[in-house]
Amino acid sequence: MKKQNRAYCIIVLFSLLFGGTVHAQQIVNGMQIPDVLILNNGTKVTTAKQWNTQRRPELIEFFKKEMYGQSPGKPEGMKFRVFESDSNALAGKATRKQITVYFNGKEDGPQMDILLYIPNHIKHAPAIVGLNFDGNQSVINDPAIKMSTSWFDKTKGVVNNRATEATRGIHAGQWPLEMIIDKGYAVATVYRGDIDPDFDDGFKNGVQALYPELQNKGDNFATVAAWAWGLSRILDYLETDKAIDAKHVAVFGFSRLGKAALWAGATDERFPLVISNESGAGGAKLFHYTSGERIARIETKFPHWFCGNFKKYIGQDSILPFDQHMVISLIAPRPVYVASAKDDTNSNPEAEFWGAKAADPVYRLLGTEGLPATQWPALNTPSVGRIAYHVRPGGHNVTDYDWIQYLNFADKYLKK
Ligand code: GTR
Repeated sequence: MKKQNRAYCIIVLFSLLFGGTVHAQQIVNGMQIPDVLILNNGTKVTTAKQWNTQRRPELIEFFKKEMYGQSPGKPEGMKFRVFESDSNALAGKATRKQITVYFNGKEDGPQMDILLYIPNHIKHAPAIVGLNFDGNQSVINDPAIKMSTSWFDKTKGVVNNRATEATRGIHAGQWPLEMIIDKGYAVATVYRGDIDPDFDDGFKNGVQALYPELQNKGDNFATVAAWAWGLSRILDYLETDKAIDAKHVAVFGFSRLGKAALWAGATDERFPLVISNESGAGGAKLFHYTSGERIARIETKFPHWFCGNFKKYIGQDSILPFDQHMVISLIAPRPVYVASAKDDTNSNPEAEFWGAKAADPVYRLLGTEGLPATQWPALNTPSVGRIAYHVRPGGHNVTDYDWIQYLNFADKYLKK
């Protein structure tokens, strides 16, 4: 008997003996995980209406309370200022704009800088938004890009937690701007640290400082939720930019920023398409697969990512009453792409596949195709339905191969 199944049998036995609740189970790859289509009151969800009016809202509430924490809405008084624009960027192929978002409208308050490229050959361009790890200046080596002054983790080119000129273009390989522009998409990116610096600072820095009432409670506004909130604020700006087709904006994220992209897609239905690149634990990976990163590791290394209530699940990975297929399901019926890399064992690529696959019943209930593959696919063999998945060779990264699949997926679902 598999270890997880043994654990489940023990829970069932205890529950029967002591009268507790047994969460109805869904089977993926022979493993039992909580059923996304069973309401908290035990009723099976059999109609789209039940999903939309009962199950989806109760899952959103659950994940806000137990994992990501509560997020504020769109801030009143938020202001945008386009501080740079060049219609001759990328050898004339694109218009580059840089925009500061003042979250509370005050120039000395919390703020983020958007770096935006718009294809010159499209009138009203669909777009892809995503946060970056190491500053807007890291996605392309161009002195015209404002150097971020936010807090930085120790990494190449960072001195005293501030970025230096040496960080310019260090992640250009993960952001093939020309390829994306040639395909007819705008790209908007923001440094994660503008929204919330990625360290445990007691939520003193970052946007949380604007919302003290959301702290000091179990479901506090934590970092992954703040990044997701920031992604929605980028979309708020794009809605004001006439060059952008703001109804067709995909949200993308890699790794911890993929965790944020999934939560942004789950909670903000204005995003018609979601891309998770190696989002791992707290992203697309099923926690019930205990190899790879577990809750205990996340909570030790990154205690600020999720809300205080999430800590009670440390050590419970294989017996959780929820799992990440439920978060992916919240995106349904909007298209979602989950991608893995074979050597990215921390993310557990197979567990990311089954996370995506376990959302399939919701997509089908809503009358759309789910994920066609019935087994973990071979390398470089994308399986593409409304849910898409691929695993490529290599390690934790974003490669041209990944982007080619995402852009084809976007062509299929995002272009008019
Ligand atoms: C790791 C973390 C993962 C993943 C990764 C990343 O240290 O354990 O959950 O998010 O960082 O963001 O690159």
